[in-house]
Amino acid sequence: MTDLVQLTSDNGIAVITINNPPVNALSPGVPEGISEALDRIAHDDALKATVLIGGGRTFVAGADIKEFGKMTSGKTRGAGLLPLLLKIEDSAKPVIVAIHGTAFGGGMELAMAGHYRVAAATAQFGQPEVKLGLIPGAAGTQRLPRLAGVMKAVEMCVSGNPVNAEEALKLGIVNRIVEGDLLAGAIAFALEVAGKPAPKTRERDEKLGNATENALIFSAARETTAKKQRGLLAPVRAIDAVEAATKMPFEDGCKAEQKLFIGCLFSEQSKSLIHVFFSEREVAKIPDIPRQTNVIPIHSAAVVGAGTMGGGIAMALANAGIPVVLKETDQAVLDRGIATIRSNYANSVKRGRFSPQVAEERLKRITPTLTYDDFSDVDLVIEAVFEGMALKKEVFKDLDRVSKPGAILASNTSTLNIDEIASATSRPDSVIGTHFFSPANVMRLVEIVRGKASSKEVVATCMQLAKTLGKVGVLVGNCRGFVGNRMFGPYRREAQFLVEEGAGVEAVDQALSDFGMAMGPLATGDLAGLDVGWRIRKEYRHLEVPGVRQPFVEDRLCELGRYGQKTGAGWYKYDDQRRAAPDPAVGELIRKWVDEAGIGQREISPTEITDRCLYALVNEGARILEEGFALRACDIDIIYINGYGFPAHRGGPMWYADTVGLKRVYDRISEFHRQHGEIWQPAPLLKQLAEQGKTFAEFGREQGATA
Ligand code: 3H9
Repeated sequence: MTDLVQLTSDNGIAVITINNPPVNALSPGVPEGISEALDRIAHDDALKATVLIGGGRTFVAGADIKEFGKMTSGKTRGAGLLPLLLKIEDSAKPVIVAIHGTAFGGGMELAMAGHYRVAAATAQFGQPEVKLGLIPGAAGTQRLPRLAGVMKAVEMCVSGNPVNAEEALKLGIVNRIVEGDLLAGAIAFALEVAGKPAPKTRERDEKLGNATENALIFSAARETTAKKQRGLLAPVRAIDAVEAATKMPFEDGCKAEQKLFIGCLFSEQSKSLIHVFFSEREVAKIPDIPRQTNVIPIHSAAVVGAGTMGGGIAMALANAGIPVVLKETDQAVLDRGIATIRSNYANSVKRGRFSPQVAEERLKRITPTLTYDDFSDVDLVIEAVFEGMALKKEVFKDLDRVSKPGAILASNTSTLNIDEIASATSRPDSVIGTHFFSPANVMRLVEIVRGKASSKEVVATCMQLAKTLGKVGVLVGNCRGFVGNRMFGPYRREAQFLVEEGAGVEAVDQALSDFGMAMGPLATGDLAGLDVGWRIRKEYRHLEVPGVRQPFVEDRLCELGRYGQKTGAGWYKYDDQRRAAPDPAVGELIRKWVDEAGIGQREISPTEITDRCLYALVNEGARILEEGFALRACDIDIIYINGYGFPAHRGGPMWYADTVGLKRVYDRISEFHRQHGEIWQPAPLLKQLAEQGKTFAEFGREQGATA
């Protein structure tokens, strides 16, 4: 037996316990340990049945994802789970799988090979492999339709979303929910079924449906997937694999699944999504802030500013159970802010996201106010007032006066210097940036901006807070635009240059949308409001280097009052439902302005569009990295995936550059440098890594990253 698996017994029932913390993944040694335990049980006449259970906080959360990287690089041959699952199913003594926490992926497949499943009421069941660009690879697509029906199996394998114990019971995945001690309940169940014939999942076919119904299920699933999971390989393969279950005997279905699984495993998409999985966890690790750093408990909060951002942040806090005071200076603005929050909650109720009671409870947690009277007790204040340094400093001076010692004073600024804001207080160590993305109650990203005086406790607390709010916090340094917006500048600059040089507005957006971006850069500008950037550009015009080309079309559109969606016109025109349509007038205006400016127009290929926009991101990302404003390349990837609609299956901009090859990226950037001048100066780090034949990921590992 390995140390990862223990065999004990209780009242004639064998108990196999998997102990591979933290999530009992099926790492090498676990399948072997279970197999050995089964052999011993088979030869022990005193044992009548087997309970298979996970030690610690969960049942098995899947195959060991770290092993996949070793498999694709040829270092190991893979887990070979299928024979173990057949051995469990063929065991003469019934095997009862007892599930708490999560039975995910290979864990779910292991559970389905058992003859019975009992579960804690809080257990969850899922085949989340698609989220890693994979499909179930240990007969999940073959056993799940036999237990839960074809439609549900397709839904679970294609979405990757789990079901809870109650639903699993209804679906037939689980035989009993155990209240109280799970092991005791599982042993009691085992005593009931011991000695009786045990059902084998693979031999069941009553839920496999008929050809006509199944054809409809598969074609509907393929249609939805093409729309909702555009460009993704794994969901399509998952449908193919479940279809195989309905058309072939079990053994052949398993072979078909294996082939599809291997195809996914070696795909660039899967490698990228696995990178994203580990990177999301890596960003929580801050080299100079140990895990055990004291975290300030946040029992209550306040938000200053009830505009779009302030209201969204208040909702995010309230949704996580944190009572929040929402302050404005003007009653009418405050009323409008609260009305928007109320209507957002009402919309969520209408869409079935939560019940009216839940909405009411959340709303009740938000207390509107015009004064600082209720600020003296709160643990955290987030300022979300208009973006201007003088105003922000004024607010922070007030916050310093009214807040209790130790309260965190955070600014939601997206561009301003956090150290200068902190200088308005007597406690810069308590000041930090928490840059939410709009709409703040929905978007997952929060850039946590570390000021030069921000204390480790304050940083650790804000990182933890992001998690509590169901978001991903990424620590960034204090530079103009921080990480996300600093990179977004060159990206959108190139989109505009391309239009000036002859690419159509729609052609630019289409090329990036075909790459997988949630939205093209020009349509994104229309959504955010073109006037925002216009105002900032006017404020910083004095910093522009003379002779360096600046895009000008967007400013001209703003001068005509075309601010984007909110004014019904920007790069596109919009109807009253804010649906976009191409605007021929914009094309004509651009041609006229460009002619006047003496810029020649030409045919531009979709490849040039994506290369220029994406490599502008990468080049700025490389600069940020070498200047230390992002901790690792993977931090930048997580920012772009969660805040800027970068496709997760491309792994983020820095990972994407690694997959293209940094030498190729560098060569192309050098070509742009020759053609378009100094704005394309290659980042020194990019040059260095390209010359050394290295990747950003390798650079990160050299700097101590573990992902
Ligand atoms: C699969 O099963 C394929 C099969 O069909 C078989 C084919 C042959 N492996 O998320 P957390 C680590 S594919 C390795 O922070 P939580 C994680 O990196 C797999 N490591 O905790 C982290 O490490 P660290 C299908 C794993 O409580 C630590 O555990 N299964 C794995 O917030 C804690 O994780 C999945 O996709 C793993 N499978 O959430 C499930 N899982 O502390 C993936 C976790 O060093 N896992 N780690 O940063 C999850 O969804 C969540 O981890 C879970 C717990 C919900 C289980």
